[in-house]
Amino acid sequence: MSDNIIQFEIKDKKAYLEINRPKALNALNKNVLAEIKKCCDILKNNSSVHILIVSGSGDKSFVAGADIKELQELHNKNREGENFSKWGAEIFNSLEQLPQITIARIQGFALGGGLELALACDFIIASENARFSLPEVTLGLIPGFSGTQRLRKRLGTARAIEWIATAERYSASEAYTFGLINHVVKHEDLVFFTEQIADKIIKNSPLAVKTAKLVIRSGENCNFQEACDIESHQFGHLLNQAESVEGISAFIEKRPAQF
Ligand code: CO8
Repeated sequence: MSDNIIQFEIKDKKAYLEINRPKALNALNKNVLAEIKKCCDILKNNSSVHILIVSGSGDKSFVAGADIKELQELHNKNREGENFSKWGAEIFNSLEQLPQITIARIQGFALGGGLELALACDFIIASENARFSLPEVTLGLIPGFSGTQRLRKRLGTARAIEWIATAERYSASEAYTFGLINHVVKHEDLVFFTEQIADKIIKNSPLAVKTAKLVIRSGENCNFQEACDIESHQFGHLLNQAESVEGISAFIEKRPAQF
C-alpha cells in the first residue's frame, strides 16, 4: 500500500488492516481512506479470509479522527465538504458490508472519524487505555462518516444525542457499560485476546458465520418480519450445504467437525 500509510496483511484466514500514521495519531486523510477502500475491494471477493482485524499503529491512538488539516482545506468550497462526507461514508459502508467478520481492535484514542471507523466494524475490542469520543461539535462540525446513525443504532437516540452534543470523552469501561464495545482487556492482552476471539470464529462453519452476519445485518434495513423471512430462507439454504452435513454428522459421530 502507498507510503505504508496502511499496512495490510493476509495470514491464516485473517486479514490485518493497520492505519499507520502514528505521528498524526493515525488521522484519516484522503489517502488513508482510499487505501481502506482498496483493502475492502480485495476482501469482498476473497472467501479464504474469514476475519478482518482493524487497528491503528502505536499504543497512543487507534485513530484520532479525520485529518483536521485536510478538513480546513474544505472551508467554503461549496459542495466539496458534502461530497467528501459521502465518499467517506461509502467507504465505511463497504467495510460494514464485507462478508468477513470485522473487529476493531482499539488502543488509545478512537475519536471522531476513528470512532466512526470502529462503528463500521462488526464489533469492538478495546484496551483499558482506549478513549472514545465524537468531538466534532468542538470543531463546529458533526460526524460525517455516518457516525450519527451508527452511534444511534448502537446506543439509542438519547445516548447518541448526549455523546455527540457534549463531545464528552469516555473511558473503555464506560464505553463497555454503555454497550459500545464488546470487551475491555488489559492493554498487554489486547492482541492475544482478539486473536482468541478470531480463532473461535474461524473454527466454526465459514458459510454459517458469513450467513449469520448477512442475516443479522439485513435486519438493519428491513422490518422484523422481512428479516425473519430472510433468516428462514438462509436457514433452509444452509441445510442444503455440505458444511451443515459435516457439522451435523460430526455431532452425531462424536467427532470434531472439519470445515
Ligand atoms: N487530524 C490531524 N492531525 C491530528 C489529529 C487529527 N484528527 N489528531 C492529532 N493530530 C496530530 C496533531 O496535530 C499533532 O501533530 P503535530 O505534532 O504535527 O502538531 C500530533 O497528531 C499529535 O497530537 P497532539 O500533539 O495534539 O497530541 P496530544 O497527546 O496532546 O493530544 C488528542 C491528543 C487529544 C487526540 C489531540 O490530538 C486531539 O484532540 N486531536 C483531534 C481529535 C479530534 O477532534 N478528532 C475529530 C476530528 S473531526 C472528524 O473526525 C470528523 C469526521 C467526519 C468527517 C466528514 C468529512 C466531511
